Amino acid sequence: MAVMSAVPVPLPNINVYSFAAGMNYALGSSQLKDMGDGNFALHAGDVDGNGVIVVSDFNIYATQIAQINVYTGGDINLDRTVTTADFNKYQPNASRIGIAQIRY
Ligand SMILES: [Ca+2]
Ligand SMILES: [Ca+2]
Repeated sequence: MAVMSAVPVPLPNINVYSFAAGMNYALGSSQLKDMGDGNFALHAGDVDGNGVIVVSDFNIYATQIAQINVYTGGDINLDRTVTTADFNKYQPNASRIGIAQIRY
């Protein structure tokens, strides 16, 4: 799912802005997932990129299942295959709604 930084980042930025460094790097605590190892990550599963993770994202995944050697929206874990591993990334985030700034 898309994310918005907590502060404006002027472009071009010389230093990398890493959301992995902490929950406070994103605008609001709902945008990142605490990985439990000191890192934070984006929520996986917004296949169509509209800022919400809902059944329409699953439906795209379902039409692409078993495709190999491709990068498609249904390849949620970005390993170039669409398998149940991708569903397993989607499922815990189903029904997640992004902040208003990233939804359309
Ligand atoms: Ca979506
Ligand atoms: Ca995959």
